[in-house]
Amino acid sequence: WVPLCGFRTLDDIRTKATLTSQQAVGLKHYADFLERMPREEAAEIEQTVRQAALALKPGLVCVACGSYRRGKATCGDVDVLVTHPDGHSHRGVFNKLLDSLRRSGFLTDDLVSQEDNGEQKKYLGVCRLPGPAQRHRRLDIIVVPYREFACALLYFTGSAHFNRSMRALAKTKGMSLSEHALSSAVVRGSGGAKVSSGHTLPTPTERDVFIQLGLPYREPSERDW
Ligand code: DCP
Ligand code: MG
Ligand code: MN
Repeated sequence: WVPLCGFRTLDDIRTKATLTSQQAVGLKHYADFLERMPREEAAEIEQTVRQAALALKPGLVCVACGSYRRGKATCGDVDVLVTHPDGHSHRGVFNKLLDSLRRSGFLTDDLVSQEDNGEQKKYLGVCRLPGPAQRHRRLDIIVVPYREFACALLYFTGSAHFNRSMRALAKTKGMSLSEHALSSAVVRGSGGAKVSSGHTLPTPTERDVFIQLGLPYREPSERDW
């Protein structure tokens, strides 16, 4: 923007720039998004999502992941994972949950309202708790099938650097770790063709991922890097 248009201030951007819808949301809430929220507020946001989810379907599990689950005193956003232990009732929840949170006025802006990733769905947006003097906060929601719960929970808890380290380690052990599963790695011939396809290793809990990788278990609060 500086070399192309000569914009040097937020005011230049506000008045002269052509913004994408996501940039416009970022600019509108610029001051609020500069601040991290106290974890107590993140807990209230998690609870708001949980109440809306349970009103839709009893048994839905909602967990605030990210920095909140790692025990941080402040959070840059809230990262809520939603799943259902019966293995199928997560289906159809994503759109209904967002509609419900929109109708109540809790969601104020969407950044990415549906990003599909296999059977996982991801929402990135903005919410605000009711009451005076509440700030707009970034909220991410993923809905995942229960068979992917442990790997999705591990991924969404992070940290991002911890995830990169763990995925790199998995590779060195002939495995592949993603937000979906821990697999035995795909083996490719010299021409790049698949020689054998990877198969999913059983990981009912996060602890099983650590065990399969030969690592001592680490609590979320010990996953900061
Ligand atoms: N994540 C990842 N790789 C990325 C971004 C995110 O693996 N490039 C995963 C790990 C993160 C989690 O998603 O912990 C949530 O992402 P956030 O950006 O919300 O990061 P945090 O919650 O860890 O920190 P913050 O308090 O800044 O939100
Ligand atoms: Mg976060
Ligand atoms: Mn996030």
